[in-house]
Amino acid sequence: MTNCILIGAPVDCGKRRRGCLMGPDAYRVANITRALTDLGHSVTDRGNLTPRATAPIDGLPPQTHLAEEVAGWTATLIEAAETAMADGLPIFLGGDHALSLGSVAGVANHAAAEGRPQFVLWLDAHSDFHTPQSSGSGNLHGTPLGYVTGREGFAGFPEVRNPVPQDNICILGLRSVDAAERDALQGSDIRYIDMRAIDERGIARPLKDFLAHVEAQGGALHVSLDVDFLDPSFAPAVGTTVPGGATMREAHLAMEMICDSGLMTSLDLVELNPFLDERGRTAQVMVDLAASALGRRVFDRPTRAFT
Ligand code: 6HN
Ligand code: MN
Ligand code: MN
Ligand code: MN
Repeated sequence: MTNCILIGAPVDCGKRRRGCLMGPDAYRVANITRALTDLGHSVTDRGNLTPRATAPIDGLPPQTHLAEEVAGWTATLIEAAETAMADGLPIFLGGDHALSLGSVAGVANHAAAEGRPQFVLWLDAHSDFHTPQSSGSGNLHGTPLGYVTGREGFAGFPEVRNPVPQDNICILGLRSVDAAERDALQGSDIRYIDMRAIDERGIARPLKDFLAHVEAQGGALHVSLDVDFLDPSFAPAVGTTVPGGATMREAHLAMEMICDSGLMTSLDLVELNPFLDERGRTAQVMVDLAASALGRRVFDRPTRAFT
């Protein structure tokens, strides 16, 4: 069984619409601890982090929103991720997706120290591969994959000591990609699976291929689950809803496959904005998906029809 370490990261500076700061407590109210202990895991809640103070950052485009606060969070989260990785499986309770600049950079440092390659599964409607310069919105929750892969333009942010190789990243669920990101992605080695590919091939096949690749490389796997990966019809509590998202069945299957692989070493639950939720239903869905990624099952062996 796993030692799950809950790390509250009420990051709310990655975009203009506020509310994600309430995310960590919404997961607690939705009883994430109980969901995991019921599966036999031990759970330690380390409470909520606060961002480190950071010197003013000059030279960023004028539309860049709250860069110093994001950089401060990144420094705090890198350290928290490194520490937690030594003790168990960290679950970062966001907070908007800017938290992943730090969570991913931190877990990658841990993997490098162990001599293991770091892999990232990015479940999101968006690719979040901007740099501050390419971002049209100036919202830094659109930049974590740019940062952790070592793209230029993050001067003033903590140094990325162990950039994640592009080929070690798989983005699943894409359906809203800006022109600058599309060009950068198409010229990269990142594996990107959009909703059309999922509709045509199903979600299981591309995910299985990626998990097999991670296993063959002996990698550590960070899973970053953005609420907007899911269809807004059942996960409305996010500021960047995009219609046509993953169904509950697709999302559950993905989580069950991740669990079966035994590869996941860290997890982000990001972009939940409880202010936009309907009676907590999105928080509950995210907790249920986390439980599936950590072993919740209907049956513990295949049903008879398949044996
Ligand atoms: N997210 N591409 C848009 C932007 O403003 O850069 C949306 C970013 C969404 C961020 O999914 O975490
Ligand atoms: Mn380790
Ligand atoms: Mn995102
Ligand atoms: Mn998104």
